[in-house]
Amino acid sequence: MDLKKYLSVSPEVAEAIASGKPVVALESTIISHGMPYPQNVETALNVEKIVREAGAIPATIAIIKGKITVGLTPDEIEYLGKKGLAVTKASRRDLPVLLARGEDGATTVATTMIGAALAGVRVFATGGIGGVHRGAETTMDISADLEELAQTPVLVVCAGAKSILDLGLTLEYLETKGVTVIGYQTEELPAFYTRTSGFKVDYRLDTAKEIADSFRVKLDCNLGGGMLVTNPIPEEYSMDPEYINKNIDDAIAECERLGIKGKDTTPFLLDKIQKLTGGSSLKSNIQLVFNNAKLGAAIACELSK
Ligand code: PSU
Ligand code: MN
Repeated sequence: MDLKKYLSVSPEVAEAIASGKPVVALESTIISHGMPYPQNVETALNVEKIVREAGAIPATIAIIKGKITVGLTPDEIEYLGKKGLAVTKASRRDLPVLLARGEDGATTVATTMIGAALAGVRVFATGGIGGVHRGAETTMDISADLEELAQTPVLVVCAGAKSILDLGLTLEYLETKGVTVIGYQTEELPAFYTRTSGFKVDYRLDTAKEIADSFRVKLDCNLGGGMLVTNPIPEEYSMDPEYINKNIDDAIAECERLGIKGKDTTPFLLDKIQKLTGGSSLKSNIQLVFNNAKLGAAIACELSK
């Protein structure tokens, strides 16, 4: 397999991987499709800074001119952020055509995991993952992120899942696929904007070291697939559950009314929620990503010991 044809790793990230330094992968759909410009670019650059301050090397991943690029330059981040929804949102099924045509793409959790694994990066921090959508029993809308967690050996740190998803079904799916769901310092699955959801995680682990130890076993024993670490939003930025859930319900109703389907669903809902909450949810969203970057870096540091 000629990986070099499709993979481009920045010199800094390549050096870090080769010498066993901690590296944290970061996704790009959150930049192009998850937040408005210019907050998206500002956030992406700040996340990289937070990873560095915590002692790891950031590797933001996207598809640039037909190459899975691991370690974007600030100019590339600016380009993706400015282009926004006009960039192709690239999940696993989009890779063959985008790479063959030499096009650009923003990587979802699924494709960021693929890029990280190809380059040898083991830890990835983001905001929220895709999952089983509400109503999936008839729409069959289940994010490819879940299948990726089932097969690709990357640890993903997120703030749980938004209740645009069916959290119970998402957990069932992950269980079926053998994906361990860890709660960082919590027994309860966090729901992105809120610290609680009413659902339990599989295991509560209280330190980055314990998380790294468990993930190392997964790698050593070739158990296959990733691990999901859920990290509750810091208390001071968490939102009132009633308020945010009402807005999520309204966003979903609007999505159904407009007949939005498939890969457009998640970006539509994210944008709608941000508009309905007058930007207050964006503020929380940014803070929880920072919080996950910090934890991701701490886990990467432990894993590289
Ligand atoms: N959830 C969020 N923010 C995001 C996403 C999901 O709270 O930015 C993005 C991620 O890139 C995720 C993708 O991988 O949406 C999932 O899209 P889909 O449901 O179409 O698989
Ligand atoms: Mn979908």
